[in-house]
Amino acid sequence: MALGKLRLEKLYRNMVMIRRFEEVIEVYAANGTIPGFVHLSIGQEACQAGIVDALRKTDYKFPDHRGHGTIALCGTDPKLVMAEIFARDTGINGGRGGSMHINDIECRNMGFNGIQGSTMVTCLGTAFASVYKETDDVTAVFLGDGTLGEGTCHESLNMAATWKLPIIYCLLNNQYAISTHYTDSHPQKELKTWGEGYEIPSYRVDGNDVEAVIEIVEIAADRARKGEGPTLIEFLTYRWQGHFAGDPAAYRPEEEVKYWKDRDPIKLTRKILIEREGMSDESLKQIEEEIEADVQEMLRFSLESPSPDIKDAVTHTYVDREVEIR
Ligand SMILES: Cc1ncc(C[n+]2csc(CCOP(=O)(O)OP(=O)(O)O)c2C)c(N)n1
Ligand SMILES: [Mg+2]
Repeated sequence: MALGKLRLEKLYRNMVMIRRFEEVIEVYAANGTIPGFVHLSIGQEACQAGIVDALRKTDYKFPDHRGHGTIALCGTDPKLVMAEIFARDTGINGGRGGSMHINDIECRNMGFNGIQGSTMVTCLGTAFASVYKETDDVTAVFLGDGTLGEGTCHESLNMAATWKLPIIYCLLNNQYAISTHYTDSHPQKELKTWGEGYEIPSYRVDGNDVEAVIEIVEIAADRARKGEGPTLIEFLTYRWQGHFAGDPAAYRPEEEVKYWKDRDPIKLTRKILIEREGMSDESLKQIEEEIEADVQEMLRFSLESPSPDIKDAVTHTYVDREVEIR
């Protein structure tokens, strides 16, 4: 589906922003400023930007552990997302969540918890609530090719199909679960067949083509809003980095990495904007410079923000209960 110039330009901006965002995170994870594990999604920007853009702010989003980009586009000020990853007091969750546990209920980012497959179950709750309350809010849950092997995925697909819940299963097949290629852990060539087993309309699309991503998510969202039930979409894509920031990823053939880097979703979109939409190289460079300035500002804010006070370490741990730290 050919999107108009304005929408494609917006998507380009969003993709470049999350790419630069992640590149900055990579540097500060490597030098030890960012604590804990960090999973980057460089190479998967068309999925993240496209899926979020095809949804409404009021739709429920369950990002995965590789979700910085998705989260930064859900409506939360991206500088609060970056500060959270830096574990700063100014972060959207007060620096307590860090890279993998960022939520913002106002934007209906329902967060992640580090347990692969868990959100496949919890997403049934928001989807059921939409049906129960007779709203047309959709629930989008992100999962990877490896996570699909969790038993919870069967339970979720079964219940969503039976109850016709308004869920979009966004299966980001970036081809590896840590170091295991998906063909070594699943018998199917196409993982979308998991949905078909439960009679859920299921598709495989090019996850590096942002227009293809938008088209299929809009179809799925429309079905869900009309009460026609869940859809499973397998987005075929690739993560350029290793599993976590710092993983040398020696398990991947060089030609394979090169093939996918040549299919960079940002370069592909840039090409369309120039060749089909008539944008000039200079105007795109200007956009890139503006984004660079924005990301540098997010970085300055994060670095200059204080760490949370140790005295507040247990705040928010128990509901309505004061806990004194000694
Ligand atoms: C229940 C559970 N098992 C194992 C892990 C460890 N783990 C974290 S990410 C991951 C691989 C996930 O692969 P995939 O779903 O393909 O997502 P990707 O990392 O490729 O984005 C594993 C095994 C975990 N966090 N939770
Ligand atoms: Mg994977």
